Amino acid sequence: MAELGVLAESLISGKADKVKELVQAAVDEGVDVGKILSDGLIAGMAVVGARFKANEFYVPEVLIAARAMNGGMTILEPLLAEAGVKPVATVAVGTVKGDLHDIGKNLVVMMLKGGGFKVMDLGIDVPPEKFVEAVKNGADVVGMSALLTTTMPGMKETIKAINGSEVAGKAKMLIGGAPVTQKYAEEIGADGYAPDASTAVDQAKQLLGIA
Ligand code: B1M
Repeated sequence: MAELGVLAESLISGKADKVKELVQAAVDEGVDVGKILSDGLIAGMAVVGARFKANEFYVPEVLIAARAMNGGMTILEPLLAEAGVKPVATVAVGTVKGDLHDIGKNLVVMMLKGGGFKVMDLGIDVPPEKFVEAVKNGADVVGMSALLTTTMPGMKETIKAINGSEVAGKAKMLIGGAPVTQKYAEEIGADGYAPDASTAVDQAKQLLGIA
């Protein structure tokens, strides 16, 4: 029987080849694909997130672990779809209009995937209309990232655009990025704020009542 704890450990230490090998071995042994995801990859990524939050891991370690997770996911994704395993929920994430910084946003995307979410990665320099479109396409949470004080107002504009559209109230608004604060989130009517990628996962779950 494939050892999912070893799979989680391999992911935590960023051993991409080993993760792929163990995921494939578990699939070949007939282990439930949902279990491989939850007890192997997601369990490993949860530890990575906790260590990142505790400053025991830094950005490079997280990126290496996320790369290992992505390798495992290339094997699992088609099988999960076949088995009808549903993602926790859908989050649309993007860096707001005028802002080209994407390193933090990419970490948020990876952590959310590691947390079992389906992620619509909208990329950088995302205008409000694109976020509105993502909600129309089924996003349960809109995640906005900004690294510049000059682009932060793009978050307010996006919330205003969603609230003024036919999809008002259909998604929760989550914001983050170095200059962003809880106070700012309250000021612009965001539902949640996360200071880091790991907390973004907790916040998204909390906002949807699945914590
Ligand atoms: Co720029 N830059 N940059 N930059 N850059 C900063 C942000 C800056 C603080 C540097 C400085 O002056 N000390 C400054 C902003 C000042 C301000 O407004 N307060 C700045 C500036 C001024 C600029 C330009 C205007 C420079 C110029 O051209 N004159 C220009 C603007 C371009 C634009 O966006 N329109 C610019 C350009 C660039 C590069 C292209 C060169 C490059 C970006 C490359 C890329 O992203 N692909 C760049 C970089 C790398 C930085 C610094 C050095 C690093 C940012 C980073 O990636 N941090 C940055 C200085 C610094 O922070 N030391 C700086 C690592 C990353 C993991 O952290 O993004 O904070 P962070 O993400 C964290 C959390 O914030 C949180 O989780 C992440 C992981 O824990 N988080 C979320 C982020 N998004 C979230 C969303 C969530 C929840 C949590 O929910 C949805």
